[in-house]
Amino acid sequence: MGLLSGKKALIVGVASKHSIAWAIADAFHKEGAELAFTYQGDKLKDRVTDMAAQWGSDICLPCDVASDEDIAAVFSTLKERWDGLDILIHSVGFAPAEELDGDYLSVTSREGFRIAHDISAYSFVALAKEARPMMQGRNGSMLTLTYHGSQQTLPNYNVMGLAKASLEASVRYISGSVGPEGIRANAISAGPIRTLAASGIKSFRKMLKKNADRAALKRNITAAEVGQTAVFLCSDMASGITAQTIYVDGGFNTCAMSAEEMVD
Ligand code: NAD
Ligand code: 0WE
Repeated sequence: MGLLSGKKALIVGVASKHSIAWAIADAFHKEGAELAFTYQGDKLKDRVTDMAAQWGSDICLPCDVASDEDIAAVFSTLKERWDGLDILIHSVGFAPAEELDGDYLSVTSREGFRIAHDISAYSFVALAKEARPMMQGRNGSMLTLTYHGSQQTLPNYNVMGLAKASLEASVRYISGSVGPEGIRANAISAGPIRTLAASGIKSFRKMLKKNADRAALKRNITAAEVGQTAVFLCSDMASGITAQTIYVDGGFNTCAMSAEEMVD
């Protein structure tokens, strides 16, 4: 028996084999969960459909999280296929590229701010609203992905830091909404991982090195490690945990300066 045997999970945010959502799906599959997927845009359709099939899933639906109609259509189809839902994974973040390159006050625009918050923070609320009725009476679990740029500044993360701060606060408020129904909501704050979302970022290599040096574990974390934590948080093992941001960052966030950084 796997830790997630008999549980049905909707996974939003698979774009490639490097996606954190891919690693979560893979870990969930190993623990016996039944999976359904959404993908953003026609370009990803075949790729995500093939990956879903490899995990034994034939539920793979288009969804741009900026569209309430897309989100409604996903859940209307899901209701036809499944009698309920146990797990919602939200692994989506986006800001226009110009927002993530340069001095915060210089590059942040009203429209960039709006898009970052809509796609990266509001979309979790929109999905949670629709997931809620399907999670009644089955101790559901909602999980999103965040980053420490919500708590401390670093170059170029800019408006994404604000969107992640909003997302983390939203996890607490969503927990309050659905807690009386036995449903939990949490976030995983992951250390930097090389994914599509990280590929366009200037000096990401340098950041990975600095991160490993400051982290207590003296290395970066893997997407598979995020997947394992997601299994725990969405399993009945974590039945007492809600409204939390759990760090999977090798201890980076608690260290102001490491011995390695003191060398010249
Ligand atoms: P990724 O590029 O593989 O995943 C991002 C996903 O967001 C993609 O699947 C993309 O299709 C989806 N997306 C973007 N805009 C969308 C829209 N309008 N509608 C539907 N889907 C949309 O990168 P990732 O690193 O796996 O990112 C997943 C999550 O993890 C994000 O929330 C990111 O902020 C977070 N995160 C990433 C890191 C990192 O270093 N990679 C660290 C901490 C947190
Ligand atoms: O949340 C993220 C990445 C989010 C992201 C990435 C992109 C690149 C392509 C959001 N929007 C876009 N828009 C694009 O056009 N991470 C946690 C990874 C990340 O991004 C950074 C980081 C880290 C870490 C940006 C600057 C500094 C550090």
